[in-house]
Amino acid sequence: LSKFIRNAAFLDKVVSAEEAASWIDDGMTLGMSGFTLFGEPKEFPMALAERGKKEKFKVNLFTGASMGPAADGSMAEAGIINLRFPYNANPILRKQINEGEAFYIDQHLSHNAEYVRQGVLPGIDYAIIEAAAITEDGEIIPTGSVGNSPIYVETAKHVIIEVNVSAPAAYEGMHDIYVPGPAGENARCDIPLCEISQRIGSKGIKVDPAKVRGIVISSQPDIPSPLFEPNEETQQIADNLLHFLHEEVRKGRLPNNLAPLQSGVGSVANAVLNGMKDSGFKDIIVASEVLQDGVFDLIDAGVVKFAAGTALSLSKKRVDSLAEDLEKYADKVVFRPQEISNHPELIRRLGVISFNTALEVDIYGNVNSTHVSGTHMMNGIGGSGDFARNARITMFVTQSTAKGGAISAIVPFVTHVDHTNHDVDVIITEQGYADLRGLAPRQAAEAIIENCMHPSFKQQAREYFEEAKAKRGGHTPHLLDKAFSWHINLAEKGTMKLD
Ligand code: 0RQ
Repeated sequence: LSKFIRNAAFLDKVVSAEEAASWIDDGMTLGMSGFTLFGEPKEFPMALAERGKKEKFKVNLFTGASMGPAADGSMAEAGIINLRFPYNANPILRKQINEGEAFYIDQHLSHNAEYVRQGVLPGIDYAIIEAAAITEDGEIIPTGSVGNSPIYVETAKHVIIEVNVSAPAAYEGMHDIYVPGPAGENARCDIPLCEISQRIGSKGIKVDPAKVRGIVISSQPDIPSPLFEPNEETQQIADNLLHFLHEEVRKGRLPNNLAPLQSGVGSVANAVLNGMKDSGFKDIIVASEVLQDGVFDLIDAGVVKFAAGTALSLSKKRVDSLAEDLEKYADKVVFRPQEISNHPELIRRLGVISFNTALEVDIYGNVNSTHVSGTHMMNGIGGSGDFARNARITMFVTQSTAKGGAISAIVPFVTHVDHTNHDVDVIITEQGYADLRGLAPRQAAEAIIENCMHPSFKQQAREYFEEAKAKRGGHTPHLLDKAFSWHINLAEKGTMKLD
């Protein structure tokens, strides 16, 4: 164990996961490491969930972002989550949230640490952090994500460290932990990062040893995400996105290595990253939140030269070769806290190109990323808003229809707004793309309907738009009695196609 816990003061704190779980009282707030299934403690949450099956209590669960079956999964199943913050993608917990059994605060991921720092949220009783090691100086070396761990450790009353002895040793040195102090004039200056590969912080999370109550040992491997192979539609979206970028280069607005790139997660993002292999673009910098398989494939192909993020999200194939890969990529990859990877100041300074996935988009370019039919939470806004508001070019991608063609992803009015039209530059579907930059709302509507909509909904959209202009007018013409008629039709008849 002394290989992993290299500071003697920590060695005598080793306890079982069950003992650590017994310290948690009803109503406490837990700040856990973990982001897109990487870097989360596993033994502790499972032990807590087991306790939850026998005793009645609930806790608030704060994390970096989505957690895997050990935390969100087992804790939701045991019914012990009261308030979840700031992102969830677990289906069991999603159901509880949508049925009002669990509370959920869905927030821009770069803002979380500021809320915690300001004391707006319940204070952290226990921070539970997965570690690859504890150094001689007593720093916690995180595993595959940094997320919000530094602020949870800094503000928690107590800390539990889950040392994962199966975590690759190569994690050490891959993190750059920079934590801004309190905000205020003459209190906080600029983040001194001009080049994405610079190091501005420490390699581990500093912790006051007196706060560390226990150390749990784990040997559970990282949890893979599904690998999304491109299909015809996602491939077409990727081709359209790459075509847009090629045009930007041709017009002299972007160089051939583009600008630092942020890619969303999921099927389209992977298809775009795949497509980049043969795109002719070179020396790309990735300045993202999540680094998924495609980024590493592009490093291998010599297309990406450096990648920064806050977390990994990898398929089984990449999880299996992780230890080897991390050594290979040690000088090409860095992980930072999510308040830094997603920081508006850096996104703006670096001139990031961003693309994320929308659930639905309206004819004026407002984007709903979170709420199905305006009410039911899908996952959360995640980091998409951090990038959308501040990027040099903000793109949203979506398939033009969902549920076998019954739903148009482009509607007269989105039922929930995550990204206002002011934040959205380009909409891309498998049908084509609409570059909204420099267009007024009426022009944007024409471009979105003609370039992005599925042919089976185009006429219906044209009719809405023409009627809205004729009957109501305005800068952004709408018919308030019909703006949600497609959604109402869907709820009543199972399709957005009007009679
Ligand atoms: O449902 O699985 O039941 O069939 O929504 O849709 O097309 O599989 O897309 O997996 O990429 O997810 C927006 C949810 C897209 C995701 C969202 C249904 C559809 C399917 C999923 P089924 P797809 P994806 C991180 C940035 C917000 C967070 C974010 C997301 C399911 O991308 O959570 O961007 N984004 N973080 O059938 C009803 C519609 C629908 C619909 C699709 N209009 N109405 N249902 N679906 N469109 C990265 C950073 O680095 C910042």
